[in-house]
Amino acid sequence: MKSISRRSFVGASALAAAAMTAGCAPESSVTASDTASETAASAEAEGAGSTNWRIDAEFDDAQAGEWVPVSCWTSCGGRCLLKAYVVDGMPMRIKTDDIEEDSFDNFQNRACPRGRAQRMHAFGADRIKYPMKRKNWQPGGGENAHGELRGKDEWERISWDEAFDLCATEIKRIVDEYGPMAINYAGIPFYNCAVAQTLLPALGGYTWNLGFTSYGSWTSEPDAIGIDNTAGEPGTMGTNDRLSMLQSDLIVLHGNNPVHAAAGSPALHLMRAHEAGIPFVFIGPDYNPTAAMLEARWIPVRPTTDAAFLSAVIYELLQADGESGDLIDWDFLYSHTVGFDDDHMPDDAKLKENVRGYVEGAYDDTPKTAEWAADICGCSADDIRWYAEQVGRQNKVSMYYAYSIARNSAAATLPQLALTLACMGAHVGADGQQFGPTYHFFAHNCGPNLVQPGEMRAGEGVELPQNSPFGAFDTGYRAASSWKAMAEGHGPDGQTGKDVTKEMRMIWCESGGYLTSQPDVNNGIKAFRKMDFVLTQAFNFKPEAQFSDIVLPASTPWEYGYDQLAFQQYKQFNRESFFFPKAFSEPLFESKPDVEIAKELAKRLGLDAEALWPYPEEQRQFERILNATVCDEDGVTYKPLVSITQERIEELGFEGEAHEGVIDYDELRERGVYHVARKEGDNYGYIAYKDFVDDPEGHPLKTASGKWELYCQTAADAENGKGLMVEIKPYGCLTEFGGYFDEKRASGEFPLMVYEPHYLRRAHTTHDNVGWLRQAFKNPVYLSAADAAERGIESGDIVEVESPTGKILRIASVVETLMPGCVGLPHGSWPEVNEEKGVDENGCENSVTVNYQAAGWYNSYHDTVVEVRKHDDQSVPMADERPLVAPAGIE
Ligand SMILES: Nc1nc2c(c(=O)[nH]1)N[C@H]1C(S)=C(S)[C@@H](COP(=O)(O)OP(=O)(O)OC[C@H]3O[C@@H](n4cnc5c(=O)[nH]c(N)nc54)[C@H](O)[C@@H]3O)O[C@H]1N2
Ligand SMILES: Nc1nc2c(c(=O)[nH]1)N[C@H]1C(S)=C(S)[C@@H](COP(=O)(O)OP(=O)(O)OC[C@H]3O[C@@H](n4cnc5c(=O)[nH]c(N)nc54)[C@H](O)[C@@H]3O)O[C@H]1N2
Ligand code: SF4
Ligand SMILES: [Mo]
Repeated sequence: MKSISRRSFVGASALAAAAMTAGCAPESSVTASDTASETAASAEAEGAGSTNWRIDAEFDDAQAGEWVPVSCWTSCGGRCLLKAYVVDGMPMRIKTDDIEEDSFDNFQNRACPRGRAQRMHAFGADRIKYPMKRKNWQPGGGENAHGELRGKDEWERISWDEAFDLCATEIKRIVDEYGPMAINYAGIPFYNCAVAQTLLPALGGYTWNLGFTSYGSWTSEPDAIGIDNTAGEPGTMGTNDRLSMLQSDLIVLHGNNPVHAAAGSPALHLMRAHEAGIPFVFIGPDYNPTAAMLEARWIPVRPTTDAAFLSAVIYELLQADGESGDLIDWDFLYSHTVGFDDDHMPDDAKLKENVRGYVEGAYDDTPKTAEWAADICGCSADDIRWYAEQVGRQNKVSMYYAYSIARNSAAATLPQLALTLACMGAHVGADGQQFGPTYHFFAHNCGPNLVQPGEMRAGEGVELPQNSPFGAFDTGYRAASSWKAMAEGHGPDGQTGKDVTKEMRMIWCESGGYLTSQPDVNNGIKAFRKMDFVLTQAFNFKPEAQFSDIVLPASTPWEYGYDQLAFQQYKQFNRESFFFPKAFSEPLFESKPDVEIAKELAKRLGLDAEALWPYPEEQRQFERILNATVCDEDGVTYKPLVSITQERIEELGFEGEAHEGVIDYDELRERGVYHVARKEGDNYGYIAYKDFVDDPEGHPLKTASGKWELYCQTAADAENGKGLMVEIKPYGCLTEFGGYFDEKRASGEFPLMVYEPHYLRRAHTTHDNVGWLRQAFKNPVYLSAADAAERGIESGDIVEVESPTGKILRIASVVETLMPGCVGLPHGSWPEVNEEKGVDENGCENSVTVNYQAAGWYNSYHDTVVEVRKHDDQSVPMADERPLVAPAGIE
């Protein structure tokens, strides 16, 4: 068997590339589309999963390799244990958690297909190995930029020195001429993103898209109404720990699909409840795999109509209680909330309206009956009445809501409706009783982390100017998307919501796949092309890199040369497990860790890098393990996690104090995970809001009234002060805007409503370059059997999905488990827009989404309406069947 050596392989490739750039321009300046055809033949021979690294090559059995715990750095929230079999510094195989026997109490954190294919993501043919410059771009703005060529231009390999100089010169010019707010940071500024967290703040700030991606309206309301909105500890939006659900009589999944969107343990927790015989109800447009696994009763509800559904449930619960007198816990309701009805209004209320009056039709002569909602939602009135009775006080109910149901304008006050319903039945603050959105890392298992990493030391004595990621630039002005606003140089003022001109000059992508993940890609491309400068730090030639001027090769978290938690790993853990990945490689090719890139740029921008980053990164990362703590069996006390001697600390070359913990430092590094086992009756349980529920006067909430605000003047004033298109009511109700309520849907121009399930092939935009996953999971659009038949479409057909913002191609997948009138467009494929034909041939869903942000500063992806047609040319090759290609500079 042939053995490979990373060093010899890297050496050979570097030589070949050097020869290319030294000699002849034509080979070193190839367009993305050219490389597609050039490499097609060779890649075809190797299959779509090919890489130019041969990491799937056979290796010599006799050669020494070792299993190393490594990180899976995606933003899926799963946080599973990956182990790589490393031979000569290369990950040759991947496996997952097999350390201990798997059980419900002490489960293995098993990786999904994406994690197991992570090698192909990191080491594919499109890996960025060297700094690259777009040929026709020059600093200075205006004509020099040739912005119109972004995405079409040729590339050239440049040296780091040249790259740093070009970036620093252009960033300095932009900051001097337009101020730091002219820089748009196009990504989620994760905790250890060195550019977002340190460099840009030191330059004076930056702007960030106001449209929250994940939470929909769960972002805008919660704090003011009293829903726990902490993304930190205990990391919950107000649900209990996993064992608590076992005490429920009924578990409701309102939306939610953890089988696909919260891989790892959440599905297991639900499975356990199912095996214990607890019945499930699923409410949503499709009978999804989670609902099927749990044999849930399905109440079909069209996307964007959940506020109508909940309004009717509240109305019918009032009716049923009026008849039997024992379904609503009135004592609980009145002692824990304000604003349910006329007699319980908060002192600051400006409007003589409330949720009870609303559902009873006092303000619009329309009682929100089961029949009224059934018409809008597409379910039966009997289903609504049945559900209203089930969620009465007689049952212990867990109500889990998805974020997806809030990613639309009609859901503007949906969190308040969910809160109202929970309080009517007293389904909160007790074992088996809970409500709240739940997803990925905290899915179905909230509460303080039982293992905590040590805090990372920030700079000492460095006062960073406040950056203003959340205020300076609303990218969703009026009826426009974020990108449209940027393309047109508009945006409302972050404080007043008034339209003002705000010219962005630069887009900086450090984290994030924002061209792909934000709504309205076609305007995104216009925004990218409008800039003076676009800079991307990337692992691979992702769409943001393709539309950049300078691309800097970033090292993956596998190759920092020292142990480090990937920046998307911070706090993203299930509360019982914490993962400590181990380094196994130095930075590959010419790549650098982002923090090194930020430090060098800081120097060249005249900043004091030493003061901004006073500690070596290795030391800061080491302290995360050294200072990690674990919860004692008493459920209260935290003690050191690792045992380490002074001698060992010095031997490792770090500073710090020796201490005794529960696991040896080196043993933990070998395992890569520390797991706290649970069992019923242990002290690790968590009941959200328990203090307040048990003693509302003694433990008031941080709301204006100290109680849950079913009428909330603070929330309404804050939202209405943003200059939104729709007036927000201070109580839970249906906001008739977008999606089902879009006139273009009713008129038949775009009759279908879209939702975008988070998909197995990808974690958002990450992994769309992995050949293995492309082969395993196609790029489908789910159509109901009725809609497909009406359009003459069958499974496997290539179809066009068209909306007011664009057109895409996908493969039809006709299913019986989806409501007619609804279209499921799995999230995250990389756009490949054929500009001549005006169609995205890789079917990025955001090439058709809209972003009105009409009812709140959140991305209302699901407001989108579309039409679907069979494509004229069934032989057109789908973009994802073409092999991955490298930009110039990579052989
Ligand atoms: N239509 C539609 N769009 C959606 C959604 C939807 O439901 N529908 N969902 C939305 C949601 S919930 C979210 S959270 C967003 C997510 O949107 P994004 O955050 O834009 O998506 P990711 O694919 O996670 O992007 C992470 C990027 O960072 C890169 N990266 C990771 N680690 C590093 C590193 O160490 N250094 C560098 N330089 N780069 C790194 C990855 O390669 C990847 O390109 O998408 C949103 N988009
Ligand atoms: N594989 C994978 N996992 C992921 C991610 C990923 O990209 N890939 N992304 C992660 C991130 S950052 C996030 S925010 C979460 C997202 O978590 P969620 O928002 O919960 O995920 P979605 O897949 O958008 O929606 C889940 C299910 O809700 C239902 N649904 C959709 N729209 C509606 C609606 O309007 N009403 C009702 N009642 N039901 C609806 C559908 O059945 C859908 O399958 O997923 C995380 N997990
Ligand atoms: S992609 Fe997410 S679910 Fe899959 S292995 Fe990685 S962390 Fe786990
Ligand atoms: Mo998200």
